[in-house]
Amino acid sequence: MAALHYETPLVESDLASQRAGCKVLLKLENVQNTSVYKIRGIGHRCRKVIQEGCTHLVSSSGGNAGIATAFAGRKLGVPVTVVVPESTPEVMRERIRKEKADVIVHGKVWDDANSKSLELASQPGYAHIHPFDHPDIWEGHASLIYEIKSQLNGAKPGAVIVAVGGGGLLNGIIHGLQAVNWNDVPVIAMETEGADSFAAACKAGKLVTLPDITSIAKCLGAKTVTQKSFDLTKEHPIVSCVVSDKAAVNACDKFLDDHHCLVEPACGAALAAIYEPHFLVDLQEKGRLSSSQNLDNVVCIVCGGNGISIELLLKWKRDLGLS
Ligand code: PLV
Repeated sequence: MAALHYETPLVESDLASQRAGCKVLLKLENVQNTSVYKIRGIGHRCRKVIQEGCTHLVSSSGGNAGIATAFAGRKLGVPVTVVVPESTPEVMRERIRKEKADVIVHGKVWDDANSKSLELASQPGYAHIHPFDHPDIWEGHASLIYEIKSQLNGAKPGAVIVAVGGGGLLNGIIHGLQAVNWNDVPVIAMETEGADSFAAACKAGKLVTLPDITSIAKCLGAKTVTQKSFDLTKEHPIVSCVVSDKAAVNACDKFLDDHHCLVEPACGAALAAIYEPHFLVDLQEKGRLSSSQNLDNVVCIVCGGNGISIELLLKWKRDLGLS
């Protein structure tokens, strides 16, 4: 059966390269089905549980994973319920409904919505579709690297930039890098202040649960990252970086100017590594990235996202003093 996701373009961006000071390639997951990379892993997982006999999918989500689950369920003919927290914007809730799924709003942040979804999913025939913490999800996201490898004709990227929420994308990217023997390609793991559970774990040397999610990048808002993400810090070169909401929103705004694509702040966190002046060069100068690392072909995963509209972007720009 045909995959639920598309192969997306990998484009060399002169404008992004000029901003970053090295050759930047953009992996445009914003043009993916459902406008976000999520469908790769979620689609793979949904298909598996349906093959195993599941008759109802239950997703807990900041929004995008729910949209991807709803899309997969509609395509595969299985009803879907998505539990989102109050912080999920109306544009995302509406998008889920358009995929014919039921939306339940529960709790303040994703972790609260997740507890509720686990309760619902305990009914017979129901399956819980976690937004980031499952090996099937990582396996599905790893397809990003297989595509990139073929699009680069096997040439190695200088680094891969990803946004980190609960760590599902990060785990999938590293799963892919390990599978193609690109064990020395560093991953730059980007988060925003107030949604920085991966950085907190790296600093503490163990998993940390944040007291609250205060960043506007709610889709990065998992209070605790997966154990797997933390374990991977011992296996693979990962540079954990935290940027402000202002830097993430500024990156969304500049990306819109440069490429005419509108993405949400969760994706802006990754783009900030390109759009914050000297960001990558500084990482090298500070020794966080090896100075011998050839930064040509830095791949930024433009993860996309539905939690954005022109109105929201203008509001955040005003609130953060960017306009
Ligand atoms: N969003 C999840 C978790 O939210 C969700 O439910 O949609 N970029 C975008 C646009 C995202 O939507 C997400 C995750 C991420 C990045 C981070 O991905 P992760 O969780 O796999 O690290 C609370």
